[in-house]
Amino acid sequence: MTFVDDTRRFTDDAVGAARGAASLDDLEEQERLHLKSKASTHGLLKERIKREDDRAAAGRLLNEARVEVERAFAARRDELERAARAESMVRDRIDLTVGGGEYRRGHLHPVTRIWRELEDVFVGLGYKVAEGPEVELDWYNFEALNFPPGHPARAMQDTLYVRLGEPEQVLLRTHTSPVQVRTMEAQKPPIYVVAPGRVFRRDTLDARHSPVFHQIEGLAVDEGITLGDLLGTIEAFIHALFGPNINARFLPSFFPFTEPSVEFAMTCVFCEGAGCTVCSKTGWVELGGAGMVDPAVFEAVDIDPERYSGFAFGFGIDRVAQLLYGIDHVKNVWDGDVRFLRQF
Ligand code: FA5
Repeated sequence: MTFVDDTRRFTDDAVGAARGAASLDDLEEQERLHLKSKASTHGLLKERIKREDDRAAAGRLLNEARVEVERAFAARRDELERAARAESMVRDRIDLTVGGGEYRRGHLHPVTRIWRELEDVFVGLGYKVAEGPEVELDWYNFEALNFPPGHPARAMQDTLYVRLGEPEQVLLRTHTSPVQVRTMEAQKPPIYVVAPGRVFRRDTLDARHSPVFHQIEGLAVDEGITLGDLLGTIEAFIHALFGPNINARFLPSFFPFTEPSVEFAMTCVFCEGAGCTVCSKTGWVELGGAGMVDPAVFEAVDIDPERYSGFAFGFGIDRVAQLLYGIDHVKNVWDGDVRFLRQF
């Protein structure tokens, strides 16, 4: 076989192999066999040039053949790469219609939610939000609120004392009412504030009582405030939270820092007033206490009781959460069991 024939065959075989390559790997293998190594057909022909009579002509011929073969491999590579890209676009496409893996979002604790809703209701009525410390002085928690030492009403709000400062003068606050005193010390009327927060009592755990719970305090001090304003405000918030079919009821009560004092209840949401086990068949559930600010409290904070009058109220946030969500035992609110909390 002459050099020319062999070169012709090299070209035909190599171009055929390039066109017939089924994959990029196959193409590479064929390229190595025909073109790339010393042992390839092209490599062997190149060796033979030295032995040809007309080396220049042989060299030129092989060069032309190599260019043609290279072009065939490049063209096939281009085709195969394009096909691979098209295939991967189909294979790797993200199908946005397929539902994703479940992503569970957390949510606010029911008490936090009610806390914030209550703030919103009162801010809507023109109140500001105030805060006070959870570790409180006897003066703010009791004394300035007209509970002198030894007063029997103190026993109803027994708490933990903290070993700090004077003995029995620092305690975990038993209600949010001390924020009334702190607010009236810091600012003069007109005052319209609500103070939500955590409070502590030595109460035994039962369906509606927990040793740690939350209250929201309200205080309005201005000229000409009446008991009617208090009753209207409480009714407004109950309607805002529970809807127009739920009513407020007021009964006379006693608190050392309000005079007159009332206890307020709302229609039982479970039976809408018909009477059920939750409300002990009365149709009403107690929410909190309220009253007109006692002149003795105004004197303790240097506000003139002849000029100003005011009302205050305080009720349990946990209790509102229980009523709103139908939680039968307050312990469920504090167990921290996510299987329970997930329901709200
Ligand atoms: C008070 O704490 C007064 N400071 C309320 C007040 C404020 C009266 C302003 C006048 C003016 P009382 O002890 O009744 O009052 O508690 C008020 C509400 O807190 C109760 O009606 C109840 O809703 C809630 N509460 C009381 N003790 C507990 C408890 N252990 N666990 C959960 N909620 C409680």
